[in-house]
Amino acid sequence: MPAVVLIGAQWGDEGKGKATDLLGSRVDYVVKFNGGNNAGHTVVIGSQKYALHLLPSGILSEGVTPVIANGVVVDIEVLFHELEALGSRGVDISKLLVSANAHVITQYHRTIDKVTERFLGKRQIGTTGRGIGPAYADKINRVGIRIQDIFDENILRQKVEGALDLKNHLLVKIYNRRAIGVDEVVEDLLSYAERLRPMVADTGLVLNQALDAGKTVLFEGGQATMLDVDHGTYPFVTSSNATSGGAATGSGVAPNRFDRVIGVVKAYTTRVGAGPFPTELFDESGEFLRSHGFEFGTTTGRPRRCGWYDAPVARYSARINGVTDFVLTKLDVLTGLEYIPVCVAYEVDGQRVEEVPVSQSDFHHAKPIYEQFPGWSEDITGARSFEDLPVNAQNYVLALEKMSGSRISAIGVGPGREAIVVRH
Ligand code: 2SA
Ligand code: GDP
Ligand code: MG
Repeated sequence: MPAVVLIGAQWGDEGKGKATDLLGSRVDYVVKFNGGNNAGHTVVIGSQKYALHLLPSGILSEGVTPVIANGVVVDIEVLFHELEALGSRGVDISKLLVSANAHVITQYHRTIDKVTERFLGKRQIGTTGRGIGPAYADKINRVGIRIQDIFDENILRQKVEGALDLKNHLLVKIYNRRAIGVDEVVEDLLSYAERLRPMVADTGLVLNQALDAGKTVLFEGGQATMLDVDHGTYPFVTSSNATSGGAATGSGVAPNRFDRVIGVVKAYTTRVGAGPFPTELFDESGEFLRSHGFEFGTTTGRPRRCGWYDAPVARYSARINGVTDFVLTKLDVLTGLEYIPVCVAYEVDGQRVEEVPVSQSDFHHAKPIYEQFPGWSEDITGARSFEDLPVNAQNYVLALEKMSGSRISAIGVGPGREAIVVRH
């Protein structure tokens, strides 16, 4: 399996970090291709828990070269904090490569993210406040700063001036904030130049050469399909392509080189931030999922919204991403429920609808149609083969597999590295 893409198939926090870690020992490169430090991937190894934000989770696997590719937006201060924190815990951080074409998140992106959210009031997206959207907006607007610009002070100054021109107008006149000085931004960025220089590379070239040489490359998606700027619940999305297509544009590796696409899907659903979520629960069942699944944001600590499994969303993800295998996580969290409802279709304006509606207003008021599956009470965290699972748990997995558009190749039964049932 030389080139594998791994993406979130719901609204994020499906356990992509753990799934990446599972494959980590078999891969040579792990590539982050979208997003930035809005991501929060948790990996539990023995008694150690790691929360990764900007760095790809593969950095925890020995021998792996972690790559921050061109599609990522990089907050350089966060990058060095995260590297130092991991380094002090004994993780090898010496191999990291950062694309010269990746865009940079600066102080003004963070400020604009926060003030825009405040300004939007009730219409706010619920962003992580890390400056992600404004940095991508600058990229698309062609006023972004790239990693390579940091090595040429002249160019950097011109670009920062260009980027701040309109923004200062907006900050002062509309948001009633202080103007941000060109010098402070330029000096801040220049202060990282020498530490950054050895990591910077033409990562597209490196990855293609690695694949030519028969190496294995894993592309690790941040956020998820339903948060993708094109295919998610726009405008309640992140600002990048979190779907498998983003792995190509975000890395410089062509789509026909990808051999497998792994969709990570939780045995129920969660979402952080605003936007439609048909199976969301507001009762004690939602509280059960939140407390048993420990559903709180890895980056911001926000409680996650919780709901039942949504099969049309999984099918949609299978289609958009070309999922070849699902990794189903957190099956253990459902232990103890008498019945487990699964959304099999929606009711929209009195009609049964089998697929995720293309109209956002329809999706906003889509009512889930549920099928109930009998639960189990046995502890499944020790299961290591499919047959170890209680029959009702097996039937639940088989039912999801049938409805979700691709085979379920592995099943998470606990947060630890070893708590997994591999089927294929
Ligand atoms: P942004 O900051 O511009 O990307 O926010 C836009 C929307 O994308 C959602 N988003 C996320 N949803 C789930 N998990 C994410 N990462 C963290 C985690 C989140 C946290 O792993 O727990 O700690 O709160 C993530 N990142 C972005 C966000 O909620 C907005 O709806
Ligand atoms: P990511 O953003 O997709 O990498 O997911 P997060 O790390 O934000 O959230 C997933 C959470 O679920 C983390 O706390 C993981 O340790 C935990 N987790 C992953 N797989 C399993 C599983 O199979 N069972 C349980 N109980 N927890 C899991
Ligand atoms: Mg997460």
